[in-house]
Amino acid sequence: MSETNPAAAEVAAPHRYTAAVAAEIEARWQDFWDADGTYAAPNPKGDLAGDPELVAKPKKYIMDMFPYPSGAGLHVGHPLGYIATDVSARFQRMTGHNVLHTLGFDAFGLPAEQHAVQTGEHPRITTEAAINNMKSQLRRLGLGHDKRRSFATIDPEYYKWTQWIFIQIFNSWYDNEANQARPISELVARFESGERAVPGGRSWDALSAAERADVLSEYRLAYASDAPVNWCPGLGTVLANEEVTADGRSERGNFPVFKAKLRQWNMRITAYADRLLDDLNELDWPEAIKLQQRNWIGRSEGARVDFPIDGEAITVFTTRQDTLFGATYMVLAPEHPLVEKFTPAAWPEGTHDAWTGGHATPGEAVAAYRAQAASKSDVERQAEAKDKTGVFTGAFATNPVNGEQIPVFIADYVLMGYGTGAIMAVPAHDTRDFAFARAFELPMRCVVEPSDDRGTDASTWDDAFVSYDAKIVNSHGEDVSLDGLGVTDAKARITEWLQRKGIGEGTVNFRLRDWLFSRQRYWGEPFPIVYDEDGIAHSLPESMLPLELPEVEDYSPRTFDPDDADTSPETPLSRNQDWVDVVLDLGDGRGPRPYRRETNTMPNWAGSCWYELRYLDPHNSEKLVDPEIEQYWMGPRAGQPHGGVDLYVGGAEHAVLHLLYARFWSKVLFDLGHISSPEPFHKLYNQGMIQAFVYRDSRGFPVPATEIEERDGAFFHNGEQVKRELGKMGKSLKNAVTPEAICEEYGADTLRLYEMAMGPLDVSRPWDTRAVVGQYRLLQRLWRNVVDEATGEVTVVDTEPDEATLRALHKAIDGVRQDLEGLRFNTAIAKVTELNNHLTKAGAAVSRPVAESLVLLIAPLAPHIAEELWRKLGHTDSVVHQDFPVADPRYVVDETVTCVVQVKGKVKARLEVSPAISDDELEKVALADEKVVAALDGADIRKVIVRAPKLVNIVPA
Ligand code: ANZ
Repeated sequence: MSETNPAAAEVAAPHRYTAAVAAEIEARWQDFWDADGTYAAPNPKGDLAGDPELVAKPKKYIMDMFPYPSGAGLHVGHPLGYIATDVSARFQRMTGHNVLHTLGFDAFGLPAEQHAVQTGEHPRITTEAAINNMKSQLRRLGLGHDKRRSFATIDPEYYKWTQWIFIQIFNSWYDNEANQARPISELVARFESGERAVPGGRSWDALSAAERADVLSEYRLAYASDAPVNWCPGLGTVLANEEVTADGRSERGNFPVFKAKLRQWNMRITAYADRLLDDLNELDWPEAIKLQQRNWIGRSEGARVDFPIDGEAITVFTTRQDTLFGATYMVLAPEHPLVEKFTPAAWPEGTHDAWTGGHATPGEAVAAYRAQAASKSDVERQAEAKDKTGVFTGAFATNPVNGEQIPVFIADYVLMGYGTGAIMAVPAHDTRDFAFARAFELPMRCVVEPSDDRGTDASTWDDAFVSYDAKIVNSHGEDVSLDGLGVTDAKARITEWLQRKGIGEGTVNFRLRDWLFSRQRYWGEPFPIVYDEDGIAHSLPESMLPLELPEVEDYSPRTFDPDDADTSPETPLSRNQDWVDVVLDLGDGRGPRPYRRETNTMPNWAGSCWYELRYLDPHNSEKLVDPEIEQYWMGPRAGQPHGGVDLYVGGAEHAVLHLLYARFWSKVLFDLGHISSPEPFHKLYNQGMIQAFVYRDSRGFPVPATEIEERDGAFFHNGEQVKRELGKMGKSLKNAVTPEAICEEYGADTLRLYEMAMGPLDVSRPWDTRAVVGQYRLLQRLWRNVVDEATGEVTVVDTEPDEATLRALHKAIDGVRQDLEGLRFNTAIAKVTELNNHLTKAGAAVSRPVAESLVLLIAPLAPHIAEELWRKLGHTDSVVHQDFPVADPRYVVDETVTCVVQVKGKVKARLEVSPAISDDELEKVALADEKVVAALDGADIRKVIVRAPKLVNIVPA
């Protein structure tokens, strides 16, 4: 019967599994699941409490990185991870777990806002339309989500709690002694009682309200400060470093970007640097992601060293204090606050021409260089290949180890935001210092013995000699010598010497910066913060949450002359007087007072920092999550000492920001006693990408992939030959394939199988629509093994399966179980296919237990057809909560091993036995063997030594 002629097939086989049958089955079961609440995961208490038997089972919390609902909708690349978690969740349900699996939407953000700016349409309208579209697209895939738990981050009932968490963070500080966050009220109490000295030395009572606020701001975990940021007047907004191009312009719009100091909210994530590092060790995450987090946090052990200058000191941070004797000049970041202080009025006698930048005075040179540096991003300033620029400040400092006077420069390769913003330069042993010293004709001194043949005269070298595993040379002063020591010992000795002299100390430095938390945008969570008449920030009382976004006329920030650096942002919220200026009673005993609202909004990372917690208890209006419910789903347990979601699947592009921010918020909430799990995600898995072929015409423009003809390995579009390459899938490359199109042609079960069968989940793979039919055929054969295509009757029989079928079945069960547990969906499908093919080939009617097991095996992967066949096989309950088959070990091991049987130390027989055979059974088999019986010749047996499965040694009396 031809499978390529569906019309003919329908006539001959009206009950064949076709796209039309799939469509009918799928829609019917999706409706059933919704109505039945099949995927509802009961909580131990609260409004989602249910089935105590299910709650008593071990839990599994399986989660996706939730999507941003883009107006473009989904293509087949998007749901790869969602299908994978769905298969996993279904498998875990069938292996005795109460499974929480749901999906929400990360819905604040720039695209909807930009659309609003252009069209004047409220971003909520476009966002909700996109969410609804995405929901119906996803529903068609048969994902088993507990829909009662879904929400979007833009829902006021959700962002109420995002704001609430912000307030908790604002009202806490990091107690370094206890190594945890505590309520700020405890710090105030300590200042009040004198238990802790108030910075600045005055008593707490003597400080004004504004002074107290300033002191506390230095401790709060969320604080406002004047931070240097990328200010883009042309766009009217502050930009993240990633949004600034290498030549210091905005990625969007190509406007100049300036470094400006603006008052911004920050999160003191740096307080958690050590814990964020240490706790990585307990997480089941890909090593590559852990490494990226470690590098991002960037822990460096080194020293701070004071270089005396004019009776004061410049403190540097170095990781190579062992090279102090090789420091021949110093560099300060251009923004360093001490620069003005030490810059003399005139150039010292004999200043090298190259050092002055052509300026008449050091003051002029510094001012000009600062202006130039301000227009560059940090990334750009640090670029390894970049020409080293800088100017001499006219000042000299003293190298404390040898008393040498060394010149002080400013240069943009030193960043203000790292270490102390000042370095000692060791040109012989640091690549960047070497380049700088070459450009400015500065002296170099070799203090680490080269392992190659370049010699110790650094002035003759072509590059710096960088080594952590060499001998220190040329390094002795009056009362300290490092000569002959290795790097580690030299570091230890010089650090001890610095500490003894009181001019330095060993320290740990982190690359991690505090998190810039405010945006000049409309479409984000408003800050629950108001300022009083003294400009002091107050958090709103919980009763005033959620603070909802006001309606505005204009969603865009005010823009300015692109070249006018002396402007500052005017946010969309600030133009709304009625909303901004309010009289409130904050319940702090001060009565109703006028306040001004904070008009920045939160960055769109905020909503994704804690959503895993809200899924647990999404309708709780009293708490962000009930502690007992949180403990049940996420609390620490054996093998998961920090608790967290059991499986979190998403793209590797979220290695740092999202995954670091979410970990940080968990730790704060944990410290403050709101949750029991200091880590949000115990196991993380990164799925690969679905790639697609892009076809380009002779001008390099993409042409629609659906219109391509292939002839003899070449590709044509309208007769013109085009080039094929592998790329991303998407509208712009004209190669997007929608899940609807595939569902239309084959059904959702086929799509699910195809996506899972394409390769290992963590590997990227090219989409090939022509290959999808392979999985369709598998489902057709599966159907045919259970249902008569002519009559629609079930064909299974109640006879015992033969031995070969039992082996094929139990091998499949065993393999599929392990594969699904290990997220190896592609090999699981291969095993199901093999079993199905075995049954097809056998040609006879399939015996009922085998058919039922087969249906259960495929149920996590292709749930609709499984439900349908399960029903046809006479069951009235859903397949979703059936037990997954368990393999009978007797049939799993098909290979046998050879067992040697010895009588009186001589080999008398060789037996083929199962590797799983027990000692007792093997002994019986051996004693019954003909050759053994003959060899014993009726003798009594004194001893039988059995080493199953390989050896039996019989000792006659
Ligand atoms: C002297 C030295 C000699 C250095 C040597 C390196 C090699 P990591 O490991 O990334 O922490 N440095 C310190 N503060 C800096 C800043 N604000 N901007 C740019 N560079 C800065 O790097 C620490 C090293 O980077 C420090 O150690 C310092 O240079 C430089 F053979 O000090 B070193």
